[in-house]
Amino acid sequence: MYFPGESRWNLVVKKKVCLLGEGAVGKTSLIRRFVTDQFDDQYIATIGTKVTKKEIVVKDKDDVRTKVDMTIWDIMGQEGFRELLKQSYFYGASGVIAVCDSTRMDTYEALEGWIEEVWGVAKKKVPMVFFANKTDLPETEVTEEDIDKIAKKFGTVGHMTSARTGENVEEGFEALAQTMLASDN
Ligand code: G3D
Ligand code: MG
Repeated sequence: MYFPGESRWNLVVKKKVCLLGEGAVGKTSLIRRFVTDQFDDQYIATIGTKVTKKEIVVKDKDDVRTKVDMTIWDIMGQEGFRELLKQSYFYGASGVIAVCDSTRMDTYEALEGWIEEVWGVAKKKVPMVFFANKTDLPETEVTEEDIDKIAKKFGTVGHMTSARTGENVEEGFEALAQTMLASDN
């Protein structure tokens, strides 16, 4: 679908985005922080996820704007998730945000296992970005160097975020949008 822009025709794309990571790292809080303009908010109780929509506009290097219509999936309960729900949750995902808690190293170490789960369901390497969340807290176990290291390993970028203060949250989601668009080419 196309819509008229100021100087160019721009593209609209629809993307399913999944947040993953251990319990209490801040997935739900990050979505709440990012989606201020929440217009279609529904619970899908049967599959244990919450789906929220958000549109953002990103510019490429030639200043061509693309509207990215994101459907953001949140895991509502962690218990039993891997076994029972991953098929429906990750099916058709266009992008993933892999989240750990910067105050808990074990949540960082769990990220690769989560990514293997996604790739197993999607049967391909889904575009992703990494967040180390809760940077507003003083106790730091996961550093910027750590998050950059795992991001580099998977050919992408990492961000230090705080759902509490909003630091880097929008930038992080935009980075995912850019990564998803780049992978379409
Ligand atoms: P989850 O969806 O990954 O399970 P939540 O995680 O978003 O439910 O967050 C778990 C707890 O961490 C919540 O605290 C939430 O307020 C807190 N939290 C999330 N993000 C941040 C952050 O950036 N900074 C700080 N300081 N806390 C954060 P409660 O106490 O409500 O359980
Ligand atoms: Mg949650």
